Amino acid sequence: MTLARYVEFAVRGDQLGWLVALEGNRNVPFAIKRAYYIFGTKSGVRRGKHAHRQLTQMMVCLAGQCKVMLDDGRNCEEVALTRNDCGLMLDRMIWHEMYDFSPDCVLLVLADNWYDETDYLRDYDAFKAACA
Ligand code: T46
Repeated sequence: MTLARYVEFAVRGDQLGWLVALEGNRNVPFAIKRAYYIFGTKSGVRRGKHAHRQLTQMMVCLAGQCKVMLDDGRNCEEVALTRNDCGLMLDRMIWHEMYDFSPDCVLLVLADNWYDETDYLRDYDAFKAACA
């Protein structure tokens, strides 16, 4: 079973340029309550390094590229995010780490809830125990 689930977006546009629309409960398979974006990540930095107890998210690499490691407590998978017309689902209870950011990388993240630090599992052993 693959951990990486993608959603492909329709690209609209014409000779003027391109546009992708993201709509909650339509091409994004949850109601979007929060959006944030990650940019300016320094070379060699590893971000994430946590799982969420309840939060469901989707990542879209708007510019540049980065890698994401997904871990469900049993299997790990590394994926490269290089496309702005495709979203990577980030389900609850998936340990994730983002790294190898290109200097121009802009990573958009859509979430089904507001920011809540208590939803984060930041200790890997505690995450593994919660998965068992
Ligand atoms: C995740 C991955 C993909 C806020 O104040 N509001 C927010 O909505 C978020 C997401 C973060 N913050 C604050 C908390 C920290 O002081 O922004 C700072 C940087 O956040 P953090 O170190 O958690 O960033 P990442 O890149 O490690 O993780 C983020 C999200 O926090 C996380 O939910 O799944 O991106």
